[in-house]
Amino acid sequence: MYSMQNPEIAAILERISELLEVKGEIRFKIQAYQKAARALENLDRPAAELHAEGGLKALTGIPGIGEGIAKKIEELLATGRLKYYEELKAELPKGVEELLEVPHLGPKTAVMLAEKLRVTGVASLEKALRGHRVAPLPRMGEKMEEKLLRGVEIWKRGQERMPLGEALPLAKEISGSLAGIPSAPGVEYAGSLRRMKETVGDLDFLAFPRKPADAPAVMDAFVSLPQVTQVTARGETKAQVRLAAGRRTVDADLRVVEPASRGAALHYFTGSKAHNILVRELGVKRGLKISEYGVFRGAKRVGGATEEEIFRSVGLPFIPPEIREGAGEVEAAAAGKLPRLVEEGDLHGDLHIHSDWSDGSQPLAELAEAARKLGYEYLAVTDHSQAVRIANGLTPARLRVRNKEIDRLNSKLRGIRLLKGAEVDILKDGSLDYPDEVLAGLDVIIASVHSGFNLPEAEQTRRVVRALGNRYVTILGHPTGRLIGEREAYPIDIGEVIRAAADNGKCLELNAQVQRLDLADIHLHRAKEAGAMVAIDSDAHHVSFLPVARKLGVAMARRGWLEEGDVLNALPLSALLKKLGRGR
Ligand code: DGT
Ligand code: CA
Ligand code: CA
Ligand code: ZN
Repeated sequence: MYSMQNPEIAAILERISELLEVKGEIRFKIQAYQKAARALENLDRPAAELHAEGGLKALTGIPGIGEGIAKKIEELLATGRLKYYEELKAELPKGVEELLEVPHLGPKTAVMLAEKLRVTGVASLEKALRGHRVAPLPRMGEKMEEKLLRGVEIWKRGQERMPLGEALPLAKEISGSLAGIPSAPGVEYAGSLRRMKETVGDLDFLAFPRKPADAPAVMDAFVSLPQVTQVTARGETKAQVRLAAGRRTVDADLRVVEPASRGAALHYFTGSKAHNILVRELGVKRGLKISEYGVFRGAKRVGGATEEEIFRSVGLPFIPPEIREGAGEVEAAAAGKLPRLVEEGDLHGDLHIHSDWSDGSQPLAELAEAARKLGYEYLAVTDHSQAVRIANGLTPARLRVRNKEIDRLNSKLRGIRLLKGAEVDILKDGSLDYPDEVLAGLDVIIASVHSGFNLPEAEQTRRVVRALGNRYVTILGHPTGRLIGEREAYPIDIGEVIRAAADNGKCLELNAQVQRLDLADIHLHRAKEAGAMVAIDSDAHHVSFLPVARKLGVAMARRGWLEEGDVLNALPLSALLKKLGRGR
């Protein structure tokens, strides 16, 4: 039986916390659900699997999840529903649930709009906003109307495309179920997902049945997957379905392809379209026709069983899927100048993780052990600085105690070194949240903007550039502050920030949080060209996220054409320490 995936469960828990807020429940209860949602998002194994192995106990064993919430997760896993959640929803006016997804729209305002304007969802909210019926309401005004309209736009875009971090596990699960059909081994996914684009419009699957007669069995399996809510098309060789995934739906295509066309189909359906066109043009020059069925000279098939054959037929080396965007990769390949893209195995450590000294959920020793198990040599513990009170930011005094604890651990640890770090807030004027003498006692300093997102572009740029001028800063954290589908980047001149980083010898972060992926691929490419190094950071609050972050982070880095030498944490420990000016 299909059981709910972690992101879906997390979404429901998050939603419950919002509904409790609407009801005016006590802070503690609201936070318990938020904490549990976060724990599930960061879990590297399906909760369903844990539960199947160890029952309720295994769920309460997840840090951040108490018995009450564990029971609710159990109910969701067993029935796909939660009575408590249904009851909470029933108490609210119709449509409020959907409204809660709109950025900038708080729970109280959502209820007010539902009651006063009978807004029943995002579509009717948009109408009310465009008809200027919101501004005259108490505490609203024209500014708020504009802000909510921007929120609606972000919501609409967020509905159209699924973040990579959600699409990947879904696609893995689906190809896993389909791969179980003996007559059609080896299902692959293609499209933007294989290119590891930060968001995907739909999922594209390819199956390769041994005999044409086996095709219907694959199609049957596809359209009857447990996640399917609607079959939108079904033919002899292709099908399209709609899948339910948490709060959203996503379409998925399946094409059935004969094994002789495997490489051609994989290449064609991986795209991008711009890349395909360039490769096809090269074929035309050589008198070849390249299609999803193969490489043809006249009517004769001269290749197409593997992707390598496609590239070879036009005189190119294999181009990794992540850079097939028609953005210079075909030219680079033809000139023998393809980058040697960074790989997961190149990373020697992680430079951004939170311990339970601030808002992380685990003690230092557990972080170290998990990093060692991943094959890392070092891990920089970068707890929040004092300005971030909700994240339990550290005062200089507490930081000192934590640093002593790190020293004590390091003297015992083998094979892994904890580095003393901090994620230090960049204050409004561009100064840092710790004085220099405190910064001087740290190995790794990530400077981040966590407030004042609304500053005008020039001011925000000046603020960040000033922080990059601080001699102690190592990395600029999540440089644009965007949250995919939730919050736009703050206005900032990213070109100037990249230049300032390069000039000052600072690194830019590629924060691998599912919703951040910040810097984005195109900016990474610019950073590389400007000569600024990039740190691929997990920003983990639980170690279970470390392997996910490595995968997503390296994929984004590859999309930005980054090579081993462009990545700070691809340095081995000794070289890193030297680079940080702490080589002793
Ligand atoms: P998405 O789904 O919007 O995130 O982006 P893709 O790249 O997955 O696009 P999709 O699903 O429409 O099509 C999958 C691939 O199929 C696409 O990357 C390239 C190939 N393809 C689709 N339509 C065309 C076309 O008209 N010409 C060529 N050359 N290739 C196409
Ligand atoms: Ca697609
Ligand atoms: Ca598609
Ligand atoms: Zn941060």
